[in-house]
Amino acid sequence: MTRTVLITGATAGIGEAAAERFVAAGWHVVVTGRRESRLRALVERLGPDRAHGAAFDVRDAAARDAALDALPAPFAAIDLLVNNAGLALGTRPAQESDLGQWQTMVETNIGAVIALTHKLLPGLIARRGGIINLSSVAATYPYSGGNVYGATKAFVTQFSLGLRADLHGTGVRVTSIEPGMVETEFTLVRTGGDQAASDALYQGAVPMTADDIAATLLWVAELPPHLNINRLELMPVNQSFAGFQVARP
Ligand code: NDP
Ligand code: 8X3
Repeated sequence: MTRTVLITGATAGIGEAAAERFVAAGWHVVVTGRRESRLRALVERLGPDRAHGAAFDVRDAAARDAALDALPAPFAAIDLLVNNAGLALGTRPAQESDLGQWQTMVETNIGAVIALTHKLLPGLIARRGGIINLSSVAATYPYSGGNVYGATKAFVTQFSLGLRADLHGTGVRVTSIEPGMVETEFTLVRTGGDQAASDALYQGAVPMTADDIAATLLWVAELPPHLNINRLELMPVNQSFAGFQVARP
């Protein structure tokens, strides 16, 4: 039987690539995001018989619930939730950061993830489905300017592990995917639209691609049902770790 995946944040980057991968593998996909025209184009490309677009801001509880409650057959029975929509805002140290940006990251990367998970859990349990959450290497390795973004992703990782514990015996699988540098619109969003800064970050680094992560998501989703990947950390070969810093004032 055809399975259905709901992918949040599919108007760009990892979510869009994942929608393409899942449809190519025979899944039905529900794609979400705020940019309606991009969703329309994506559904057109994937085929309206395979893909359904639902445009809403994941932070808006009323819009979110209305969109999910209105999903038409055959898209209404979700087997897999991919909590992918998310963002980083700002690269400055905490003492120079904007509180509004911090709150946006918390509402998007944490608030929406827990709300969507809570809403879809009964159906996921009934169908012995799965949840894949997009965390980050920033959940594990702190870096200057990563402050609240890294903390939101640490929440995502720990929430994923906690869900695993709670869902013990239900057959529902939960995975935290923790990528390093992936070339998407992520840095453009983080820098407030600075294309030059985004290009400079990825230039010559051979970063991972959105499709690299999409292929990983599909692989995790299609593993035999007795197997659960708890956490999976990925980096480009050209990215690794830096040492501790020491101040000598
Ligand atoms: P992109 O900026 O390319 O895509 C982000 C997606 O999230 C877009 O489709 C955007 O849609 C959606 N989104 C953001 N805010 C909202 C909102 N309030 N409501 C609805 N949708 C929203 O970034 P990536 O593809 O790189 O990021 C996807 C996930 O992967 C994120 O959770 C990110 O933290 C994580 N990640 C990314 C890494 C990277 O290096 N790129 C590394 C590790 C993790 P729209 O704007 O249309 O609403
Ligand atoms: C995105 C990866 O290293 O920019 O989560 O925080 S990083």
